[in-house]
Amino acid sequence: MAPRYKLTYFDLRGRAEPTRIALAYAGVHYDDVRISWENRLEGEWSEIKNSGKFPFGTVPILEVDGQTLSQSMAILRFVARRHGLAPSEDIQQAKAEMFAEEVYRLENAYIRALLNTDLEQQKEQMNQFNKETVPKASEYLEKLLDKNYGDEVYCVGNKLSFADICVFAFFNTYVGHGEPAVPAALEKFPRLRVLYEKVRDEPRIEEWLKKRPKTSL
Ligand SMILES: N[C@@H](CCC(=O)N[C@@H](CS)C(=O)NCC(=O)O)C(=O)O
Repeated sequence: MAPRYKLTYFDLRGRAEPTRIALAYAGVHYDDVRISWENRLEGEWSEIKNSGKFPFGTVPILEVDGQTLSQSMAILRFVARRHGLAPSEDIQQAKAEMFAEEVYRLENAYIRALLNTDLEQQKEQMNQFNKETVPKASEYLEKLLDKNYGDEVYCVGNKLSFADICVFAFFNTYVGHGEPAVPAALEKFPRLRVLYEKVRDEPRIEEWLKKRPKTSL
């Protein structure tokens, strides 16, 4: 019998979206449980956060085979290994993780800015994210992709992996605001642009992008 997955997160793309995209690509059915982000401080989340259900009091979590997994990157890699989105060779695995971890670092920079309650500082940090962090990281990513052989478009080898999904989900959510179009910030980066399009245009991913709930983040 196929495993039953239950993925719980806020009603956002955020840290759960790479896993949702991976599950969509794999054609795997799962329960997409969404907790209100707007009411997180006084609503359902405040009641369940410390219920013991969440290993670190955070989301996302993935429930499967009677286990509860936490930490978005561990969840994504687990799903990737199960569903053919993880390279099998150790160096390639490490390289895929290298891309994914860098993108996670960038995501953290965005979230830090977003959660800053000092609005002046928040504006400054968001500005820095858009004007410095993203362009600099894009340069690094482009250079790495450029080391690939001519017709290889993916982060690692010639096959889609969780690394590509992380890169796509980052630019789509935090730079492109969830719109499918290639973000303008990628115009100067041909390899990154092609990678973004390649992931976006995978038929099952395209279908998910069309049908997923529209959310602010
Ligand atoms: N390292 C964790 C971070 C998880 C995390 O901080 N999640 C946030 C949402 S993006 C959360 O649960 N915030 C609510 C809270 O801490 O009460 C991961 O990647 O899963």
